[in-house]
Amino acid sequence: MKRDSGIALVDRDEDGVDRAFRADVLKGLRQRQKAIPARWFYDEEGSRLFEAITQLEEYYPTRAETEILEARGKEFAELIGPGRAVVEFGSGSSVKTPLLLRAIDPAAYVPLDISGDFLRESAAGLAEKFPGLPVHPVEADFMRRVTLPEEVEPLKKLGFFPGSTIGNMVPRTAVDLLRSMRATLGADEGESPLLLIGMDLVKDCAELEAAYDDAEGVTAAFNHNLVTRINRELDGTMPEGALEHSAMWNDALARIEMHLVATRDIAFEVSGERFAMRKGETIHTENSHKFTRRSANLLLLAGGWTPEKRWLDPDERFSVILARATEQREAP
Ligand code: AVI
Repeated sequence: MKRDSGIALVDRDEDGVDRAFRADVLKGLRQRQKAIPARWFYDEEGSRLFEAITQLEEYYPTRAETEILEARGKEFAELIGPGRAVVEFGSGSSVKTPLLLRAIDPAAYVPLDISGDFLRESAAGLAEKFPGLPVHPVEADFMRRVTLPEEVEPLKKLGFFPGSTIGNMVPRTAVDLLRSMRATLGADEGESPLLLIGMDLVKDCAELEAAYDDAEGVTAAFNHNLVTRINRELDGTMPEGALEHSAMWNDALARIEMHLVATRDIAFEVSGERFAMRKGETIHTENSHKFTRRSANLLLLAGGWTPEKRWLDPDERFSVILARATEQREAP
């Protein structure tokens, strides 16, 4: 195990290749339906492109969620109260996190992220904006239970998971994450933690597809960057020009799927292994699930959280939900 960029833990081989990246890509390309986990989008260029996506006219989720956080501060303050430790799953956005922190007067802020670089940057930015607020960044994989710093142990907790990142997980993984969050926030130790979570809504399919296939081609570049990354880091020969970005609404599973579609028969190598794709065959690169009120509630309940309040933006495109860890009991 080697430290990458000073902080993040990345397991690299003797040639400096990220072992987990190579394993995921090779495993994914060997499958009948080729698929690569969406987490590998986010190298430096991928993170920059995602930032650019959030500014696009067609990509409404960031704007809609920010509108809710801006408008509902008073209600957050009433329902959540002061003095909590805000535990953010992910390193925090320079726009959304301050809106919440300003509204509720917390006693501490704990961003959790697997990437030390993002964590350091966002924690430093937050500490500057909120000089009196103790900030305790924790470098960890929040998909598992995380031990929080001793200093925040006695405080009540509020989990914060904006952005509808929960939608990038299939329901089984989403439920596992919600259960890990419960454990991280101390739900089984007599605490009654709260969770404020952003969940994007099911809507007209043309609007959804435009959000994931914008006119400027930024989302296409984001999808293609995965190929560039594979070619650069894994000695790949994937023909970028023969893989086309596609974003389709899957109605049965209520999700946008992003794929890279082969525009002709192709053959290529990755890390010395040979692969072939027929024209029209795809590599599945991302799911972005969208929710109704009922499906959002069911997912939260399955993950051990009882929804207490839901807010929508004025155009009813996006939801922010406040949920409380469900008390475990034997009888109905
Ligand atoms: C990070 N996540 C919530 C984004 C989404 O909307 O699913 C990722 C994204 N992919 C393409 N555009 C944005």
